[in-house]
Amino acid sequence: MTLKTSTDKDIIEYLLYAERDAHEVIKITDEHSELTISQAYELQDGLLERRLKEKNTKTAGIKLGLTSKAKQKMMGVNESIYGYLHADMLAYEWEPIRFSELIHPKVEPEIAFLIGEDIQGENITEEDILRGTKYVAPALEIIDSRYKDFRFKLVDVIADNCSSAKFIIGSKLVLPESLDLGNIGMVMSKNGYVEQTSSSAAVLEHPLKAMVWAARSLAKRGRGFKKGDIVLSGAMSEAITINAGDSVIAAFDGLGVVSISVSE
Ligand code: OOG
Ligand code: MG
Repeated sequence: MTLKTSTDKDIIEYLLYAERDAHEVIKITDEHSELTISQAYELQDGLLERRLKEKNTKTAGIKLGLTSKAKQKMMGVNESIYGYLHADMLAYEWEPIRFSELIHPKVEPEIAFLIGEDIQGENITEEDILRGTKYVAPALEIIDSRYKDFRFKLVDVIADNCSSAKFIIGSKLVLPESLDLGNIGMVMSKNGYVEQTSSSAAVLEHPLKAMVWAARSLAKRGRGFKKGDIVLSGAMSEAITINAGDSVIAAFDGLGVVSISVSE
């Protein structure tokens, strides 16, 4: 993307700095109330381009957001969104997340689709998604909105790459046709206490529907899911706050468990 105005550049640097320095900032719509959704995606592109260079990393996949009613209600919006995952955001079960590098992180349970062949087109169907998916796996996403109090409007969060910070993929890979993707039960616990229970049906009624929505939305911009991409299909429940010392585990029917711990 070519940046049209210095304002776009300023907004991008403002958000990048907030991430780098782990400090929260006032949401951009407070000053730029006129921003549209398509402008927000352009800002996101500009931010991602800058971030790839700054972190010397590469794109690892795509994340869907606000695909469940619980999340939409929590954030006061009624539309889904997408952003990009970078390789440096990949975290591991055996390596604690460092709280001091984040602002006000939350964790949410998701189903990851590991893409085996390119999926692109405005008429993509659930069957196309299934065919192009090599495996599904349990995942946790750490979101960390750069905005004050984790509050934003839709265009704010899109520009902020949909609050992306870290993601963890569980070690069990499952063939997508081998389970009922539309109703995977999930229990997420923190420090031994159950915090969230849900079903994958919470993700736009079926994660494949969310994947179709994203594929078609991406196609409108000449994009799609690429072979090798990791795609997070969106939180199955509300996100929960994490602090140094916490450990979180999510258990998914048929997919196994995925966990993280948080250090100082
Ligand atoms: C936006 C990101 C939402 C999801 O899975 O719904 C998201 C946010 O809630 O900060 O990643
Ligand atoms: Mg998410």
